[in-house]
Amino acid sequence: MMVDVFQGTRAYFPEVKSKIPFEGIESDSPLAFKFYDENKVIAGKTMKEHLRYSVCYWHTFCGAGADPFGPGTRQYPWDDSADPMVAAEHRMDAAFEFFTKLGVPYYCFHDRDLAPEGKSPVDSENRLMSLVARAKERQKETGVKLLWGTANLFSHPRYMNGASTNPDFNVVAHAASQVKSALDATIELGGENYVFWGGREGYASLLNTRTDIELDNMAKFLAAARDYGRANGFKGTFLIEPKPMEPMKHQYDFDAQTVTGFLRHHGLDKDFKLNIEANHATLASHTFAHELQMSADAGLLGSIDANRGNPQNGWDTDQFPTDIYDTTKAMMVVLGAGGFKTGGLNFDAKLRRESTDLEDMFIAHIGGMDAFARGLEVADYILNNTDYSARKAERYSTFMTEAGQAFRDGNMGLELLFEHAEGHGPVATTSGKQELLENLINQALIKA
Ligand code: XLS
Ligand code: CA
Ligand code: CA
Repeated sequence: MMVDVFQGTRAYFPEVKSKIPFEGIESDSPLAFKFYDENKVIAGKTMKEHLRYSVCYWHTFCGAGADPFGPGTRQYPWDDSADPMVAAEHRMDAAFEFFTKLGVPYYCFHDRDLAPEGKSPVDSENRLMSLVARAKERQKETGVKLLWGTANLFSHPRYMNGASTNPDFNVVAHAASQVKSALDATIELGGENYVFWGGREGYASLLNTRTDIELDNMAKFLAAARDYGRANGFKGTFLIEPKPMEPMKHQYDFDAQTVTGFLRHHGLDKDFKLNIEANHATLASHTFAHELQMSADAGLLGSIDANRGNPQNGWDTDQFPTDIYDTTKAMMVVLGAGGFKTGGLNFDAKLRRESTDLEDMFIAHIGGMDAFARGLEVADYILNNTDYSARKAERYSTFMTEAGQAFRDGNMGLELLFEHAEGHGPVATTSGKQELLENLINQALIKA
């Protein structure tokens, strides 16, 4: 039975009276989709099935706009009780009302977003599980599902030197207790993934750090989480979310290739994949598409945290994604890799501190959902209605020859390569056609 959040006695968003509609590009309504038509079929799947949108709990319902220079600027109507457990219940009701009115199929949370920390691991777990019971009811009523859960292993002062890589074993054990409870919560709610973002897993100074011990401990910790999850019925994907810096000077999960090497080295790549965040990619001096491509090439593209950075700021601004050129390139990689399996597009994005109306929450998500929906349409057009893929294949066609294939198979040593070079004669220059392909993408953005 679906609960009618639109008629609820306790509506937190009374101005939004119906589910945000798709009205198409002719619409001027800020509270309507221009591109995201959830039932539109593209390459055999609906937009809803391709994009698997998710709203994040932390920025959207917990963060009121605080920055290092001042407190939050938004007043949330669900922040209305001095009892943090009661406030957490109201926040949850507001969250499910928002998910339903926006029309997203998924959400994500940290343990501490749902419920405040208790006096001990057992007390914290009890608090979390009491909110999980409420979330389970709300999921059943609304049909909204959990894309992933995670544990906040970076806010509490005990984690100032890291969680699984902390120099103090007692902190590592405390972090493990939190992961155990957060995994229990994720399993109970049918979460399709479980995320590890390395928070403060890194260091500020090599002078006081044994990187060998810390990296090894991180692997042991992840393996213990994997074993616990599998033993307790978690069938989803474990995800690592790379980020190069912030809060630490150096973070161990720097980027997709670093994490891939780490997972393979420790035999974790069967259970763990990557959760790529756009803003983290740019902080690592990569593009979003690069990080997605590196993950896809390794067979480890799991999920996406959709946002963007700011070209003028060198930090994690977590802005809502609006750049269709960027979302197109991202969706080209996602479609090329066969689409999401357990992953999806989670808006790990926050309103600007100056955006203080409750309706801004809707407007921001609508913009992000439209940007990726349009990116999906254009990416599909480029891959299936232009000569883009053929041109890329042609560029590597010499590896399809007998000799090229032998080299690819590892069957051509330096002597044979020498002979080939001698027999082949001078090599012609072949244009890379970068400008032509850049123009092709621009044309597709208009035509598709
Ligand atoms: C922070 C990360 C974080 C993870 C979840 O920069 O993006 O929000 O996604 O812990
Ligand atoms: Ca993130
Ligand atoms: Ca971020």
